Amino acid sequence: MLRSPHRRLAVGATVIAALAGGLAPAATATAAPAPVTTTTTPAASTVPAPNMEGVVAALNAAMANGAPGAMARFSGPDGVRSRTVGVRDREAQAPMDIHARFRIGSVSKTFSSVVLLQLVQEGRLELDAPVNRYLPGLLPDDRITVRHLATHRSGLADYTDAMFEKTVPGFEAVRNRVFSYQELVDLSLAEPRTTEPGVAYKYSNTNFVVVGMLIEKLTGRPVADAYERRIFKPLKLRGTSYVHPDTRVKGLHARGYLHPDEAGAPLVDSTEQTVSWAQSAGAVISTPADLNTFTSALMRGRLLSPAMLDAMTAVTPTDTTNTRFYGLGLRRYDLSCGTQVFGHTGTVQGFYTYAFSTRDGRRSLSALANTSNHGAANTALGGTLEAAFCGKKPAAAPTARAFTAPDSATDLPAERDLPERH
Ligand code: REY
Repeated sequence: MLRSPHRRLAVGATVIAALAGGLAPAATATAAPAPVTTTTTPAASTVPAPNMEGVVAALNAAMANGAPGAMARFSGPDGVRSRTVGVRDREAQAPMDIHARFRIGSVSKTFSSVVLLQLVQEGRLELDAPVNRYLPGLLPDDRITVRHLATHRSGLADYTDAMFEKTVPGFEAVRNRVFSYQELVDLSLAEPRTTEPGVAYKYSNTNFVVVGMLIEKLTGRPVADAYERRIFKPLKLRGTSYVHPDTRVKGLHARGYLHPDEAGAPLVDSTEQTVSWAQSAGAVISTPADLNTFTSALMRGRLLSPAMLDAMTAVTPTDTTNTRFYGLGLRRYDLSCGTQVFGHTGTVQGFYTYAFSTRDGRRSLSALANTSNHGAANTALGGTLEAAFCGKKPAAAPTARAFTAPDSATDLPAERDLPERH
């Protein structure tokens, strides 16, 4: 019998919690992966206050690692705190703006997953049914289920690895292209599959391309309509859109700057592109405020039934650190202070994004650096999570170029923190 990697966990607090909750029987090749960890919510009195100095230090570290600008917005019981550093437009030297729109990359997967799970909720789709039941003949293996897609356990190769093997030529070759979903699936199917269905987590954009196909098949409408009707409108996400294959980011926005593979080569302005290579796997545009509203509303149960939210947040590990997990189109990170946050990361040319919320939806953070293909900048940006949710102080206070961004009247927090002075 094939065994899932989640059976080889190191012993840790989460695993002990999982054992207390009881592990499901060993998975067969096609069985849905058993959730192996449980969620813990700290008592209100133990919740650390966000350390905005730490957030700024993380943003500056992203800049020190090649990002032209960066920003983060924290929403919590004590209000909203925003920080921006650097520029949103290098040519105009326009400062980063907390209200700027940007490409959120794979945070789009969480939006797609919400739509998918609403369809399950409505009885139009079964998570453990073969994808081929709904899209006859699409996949070469009837054992691949809808849940396998949403958990990245289908074994369908990620066509973007080959597409972007050479970063800038790869990008320029697709920046204005319009792909059909079928064409993207065909690119994946031309490659060997990576695992047997259900056996192992292997992140692949192909999974969420097929999720997009399922949404369009079952609703009879473009995915844009489903996002709009089911998420953007009800949550009043006015800075959020899905405009594929339009290449522009409308309104106030951050420009994206792609790092070429060759060290020292000039950054490539990658703002305008169709993102057709990603579509339902990564083509949503949003803002920090909207992302916080989205992750928080999701966790508060405003988008899904309790049963579907439980399904979405039932996670298995993505690596051996025992701190990183994946549910259904949703990541869970276990932070150093024990706080668990749910959300997604995104990488699309020129933009690194983090959008996470606590399980109770009371605290959320989104962060952007307007660069990509530069892992150190992404790692540095991830430091905003520890600062925001664990109150972590920066190791050393670097030269900060931050200022507190004004929030619009509707965003005004119950209690404003004082502007940073540098
Ligand atoms: C695609 C490559 C990354 C981006 C990707 N993004 O799969 C999805 C996600 C939507 O997870 C590009 N890297 C970069 C390269 C590497 O070209 N050779 O870093 O912008 O968000």
